Amino acid sequence: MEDLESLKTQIINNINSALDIKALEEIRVSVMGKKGILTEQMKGLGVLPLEQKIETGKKLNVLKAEFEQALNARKEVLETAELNKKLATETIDVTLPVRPETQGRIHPVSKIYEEVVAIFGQMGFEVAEGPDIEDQFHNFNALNMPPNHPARQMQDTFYLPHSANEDFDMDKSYVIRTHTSGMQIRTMETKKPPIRIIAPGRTYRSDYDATHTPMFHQVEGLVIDKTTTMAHLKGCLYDFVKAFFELDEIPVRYRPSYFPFTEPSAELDIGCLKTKTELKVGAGNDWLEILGCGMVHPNVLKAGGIDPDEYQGFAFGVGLDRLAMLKYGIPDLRTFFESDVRWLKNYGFSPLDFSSMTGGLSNNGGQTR
Ligand code: 2U9
Repeated sequence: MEDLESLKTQIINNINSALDIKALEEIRVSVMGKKGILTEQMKGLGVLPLEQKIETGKKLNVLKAEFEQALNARKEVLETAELNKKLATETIDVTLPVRPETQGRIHPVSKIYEEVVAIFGQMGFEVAEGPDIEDQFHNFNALNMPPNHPARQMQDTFYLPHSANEDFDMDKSYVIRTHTSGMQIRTMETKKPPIRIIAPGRTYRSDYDATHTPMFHQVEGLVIDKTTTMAHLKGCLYDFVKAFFELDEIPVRYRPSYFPFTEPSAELDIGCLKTKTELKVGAGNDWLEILGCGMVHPNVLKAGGIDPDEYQGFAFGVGLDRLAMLKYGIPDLRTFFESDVRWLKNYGFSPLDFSSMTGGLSNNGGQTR
């Protein structure tokens, strides 16, 4: 056995004079590593007589604890010194623009989402966001779609499993929402009219082809007051399509349609020119379907706790993905969700061009797209 006291002094000196973390680590390995001085001493204990083994073993354990303490203390000193050095030399100018500017893109759906919110926001609509998982009362029953209504089958719903232990209650069992309409019902349940909201968000239906994906995006709108009429619906949606396509005038027509939650119901088409390679909105004699709308069905008002003899309202629904395809000429919806950065580089938008009614919606004139 070497003289433990002189070993201790020498090693503690080495530790306290280590100049950086790397040197400190080398010392640690040379003392306590597999072949370190202290480890070797401990291995040597085996050949000693019992009493000496116990006594030296105790000393070595005390020594080990002292080394560990010295190593940790020195480590803290060196780390603080390193951090202080970094803080003194590295500075970040937070006023500089993002670099490189051209990297990172806003997805076309996010861009359309912002645009639609900006348009309706300026008209005074509030945004109502809510859960993707919805109970069947808010997704179906309250929207005038009782159990076994054919529209339930038409929506290709994703139903969530319910617990076998519970008594089955259809209204309280869950689906992943097939539309954002549940949010309008929740708003009617909690707020008194006048109501003027849009409900944007993700929606889900089991469908997959070039124009349908299992997850897609919608914005629905709801206006309720004592004197709201179809004339308000027409004016509001006409203003919307003009603002959205950034044109002063667009031919529009309302085609009669059917939705369980509105009566009467209609679809809004806009005039356009369609060729194989081009879609020109506002010119030509073709029609393009843009959105669905109608006057809120009295049963739906009742389900939301609003008296249909006192109040009436209009509603609409528009698919954001379809709008993005039309406005930005993207041919296949499935590519929206493939997370291909080359696609995003081509169809995405600069994060710095945010949409506003005063600053320009799509900012396409000369901006990075
Ligand atoms: C309440 C009352 C009425 C919402 C409406 C539509 C018409 C519609 C489609 C557009 C394209 C869905 O994404 S899409 O496939 N939607 O045509 N939606 S009226 O009506 C409501 C909603 C909530 C309380």
